[in-house]
Amino acid sequence: PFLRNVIQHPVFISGDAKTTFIDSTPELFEFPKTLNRGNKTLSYISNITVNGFPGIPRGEKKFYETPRIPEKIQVPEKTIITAKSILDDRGADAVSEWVKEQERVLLTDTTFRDAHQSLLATRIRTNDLLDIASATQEGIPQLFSNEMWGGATFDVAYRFLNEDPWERLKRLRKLMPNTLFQMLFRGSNAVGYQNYPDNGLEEFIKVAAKNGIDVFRIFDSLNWTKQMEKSIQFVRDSGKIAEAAICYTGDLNDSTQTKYTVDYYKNMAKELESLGAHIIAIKDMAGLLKPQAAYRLVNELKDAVSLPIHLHTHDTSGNGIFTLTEAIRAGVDIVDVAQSAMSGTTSQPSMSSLYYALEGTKRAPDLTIRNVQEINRYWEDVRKYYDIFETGIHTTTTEIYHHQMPGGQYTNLQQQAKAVGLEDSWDKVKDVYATVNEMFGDIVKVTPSSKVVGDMALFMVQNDLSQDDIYERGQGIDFPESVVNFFKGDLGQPVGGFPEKLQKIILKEIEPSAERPGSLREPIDFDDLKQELAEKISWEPSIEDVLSYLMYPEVFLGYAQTHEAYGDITKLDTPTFFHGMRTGEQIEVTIEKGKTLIIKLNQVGEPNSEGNRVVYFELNGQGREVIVKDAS
Ligand code: 3PY
Ligand code: ZN
Repeated sequence: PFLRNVIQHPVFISGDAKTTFIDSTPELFEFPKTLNRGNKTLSYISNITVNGFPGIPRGEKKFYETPRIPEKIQVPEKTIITAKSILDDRGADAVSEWVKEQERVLLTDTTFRDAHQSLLATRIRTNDLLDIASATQEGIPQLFSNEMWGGATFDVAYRFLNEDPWERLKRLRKLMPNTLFQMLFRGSNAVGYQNYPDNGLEEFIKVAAKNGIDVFRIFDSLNWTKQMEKSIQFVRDSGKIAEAAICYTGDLNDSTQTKYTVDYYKNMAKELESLGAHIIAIKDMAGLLKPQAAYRLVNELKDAVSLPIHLHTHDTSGNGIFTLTEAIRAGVDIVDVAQSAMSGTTSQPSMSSLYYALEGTKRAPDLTIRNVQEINRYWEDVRKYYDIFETGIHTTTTEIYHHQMPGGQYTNLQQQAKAVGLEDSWDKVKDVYATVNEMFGDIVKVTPSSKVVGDMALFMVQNDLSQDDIYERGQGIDFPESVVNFFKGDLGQPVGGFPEKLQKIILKEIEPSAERPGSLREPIDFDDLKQELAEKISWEPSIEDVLSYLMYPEVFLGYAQTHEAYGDITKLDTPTFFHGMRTGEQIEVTIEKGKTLIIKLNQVGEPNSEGNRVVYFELNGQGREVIVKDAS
């Protein structure tokens, strides 16, 4: 009977399954409870082998080298005091003080989060992180932190990788107990795209802290500090480090700049300090911070506040190392870098490049560079597994200074444009993106505000609307929902307020609100929500499940169904996970310590009159047959 379940259903395979689909086709969701883990794994492999992975072009599975895991990590001779030990022994304020005392610049390694979010659409699987976790811990113990969670990782893990992001956090934590774990937290949007009630943020932060997050980089997509205040407090309450971020936009050194000036950033930093931040981050999400501006900004911020400054940038323009070294010259305390095989272009600048740029100077980072290079070989190999997701920018581009699109949005919007037939108008879309930003009053563009600008740009290109058309004929035009909601105040208030004329055109009869949206929301009743979820899945939901369901209801239910059908498929190697198996191939899957499945694919049969194929395996030496519906 399991052959006719949802996993073989074309709607599910196409990735378009929604909860309405679940409601209208309950019979597809009856999975036999008897399938053991071996059979569930075979069922997954059969389906991927026959039908392909949703969204990936079908093709013969390539041969990949096994990634090189470093064998000789040099353990540093001197005892290393880590920021993690200070947090655990003496608390978050002591970490702030300790950071400021360091002469050398400290590093955050973003390889486990932003680097792959910006290069590979966030597709790196937990399995590939776990394999290098211990070596990273031993080989680079001097890191300030390892950014490994938040941003898009949360959504993508469930939606595309069929894995539980909380499990990722827990498993990595076990292997890396001595490094601060850092996450990107979208302020009142948490790890989602909308506003959540305050008690939702509070619970999320509490549970994330309990599971191992030490540093919360909190930002607001419009730099509205009112929407950061609660999160900063909740992080403080949980005893962890509140790193409050200033999103950088525009060009500080542009003499025509009137909004995002040095004074603007200084005032924001002071405000965040007064709200209880332990560290101030400069979050340059699009890589717009030019070297001289970096020097000036850091210099001024160091004067304005007494907190450590942490710089995050993207290397899209190719100026990343120069920007970092100028910031370091001005006294920045911590900078974000990535393993070199996962660095550059839309990702962060390279850790080892920075090391050599500063070698011999007082502020050079403390690194055992040989270890860094050994670890980097692993990343050179693993990145090849994900070549299908390498759709982004392959070279540096200074166009970024014009359109200001965040690295993570670039490929996304490009895909969206393609989906609506605007593939050939991509240059136009980028230009209109810049125009929309001006029309909106020059706003901070980062998830989710960047999405609103992108939606409007696509809408204008698609409907061949110019800026003048909007002002002249806008009253008769229905704008995209995200744009209407933005002008209503749903994401909060932009710097300097909304442009009133455009706001009227877009909202028509709707009244905007300047209240903090989170303050208007009813608190979440977690018991009710748990009950609601319990009725939809086959296991007793944990608080982690409930929080995930809160942020991504449909995505979480989709994950739950897949998880039930296939069990834990996170242990499969990545090529098999995405491409299934070749005829004659044998793989090993260690499902738990001491329990390994040896799987050989012998043959894929021809489809019968109903379109079903028999897939012939050997599982630990015994013949097994799995029947799969061929959806082609
Ligand atoms: C995210 O919110 O995912 C980001 O990376 C923003 O820069
Ligand atoms: Zn970033």
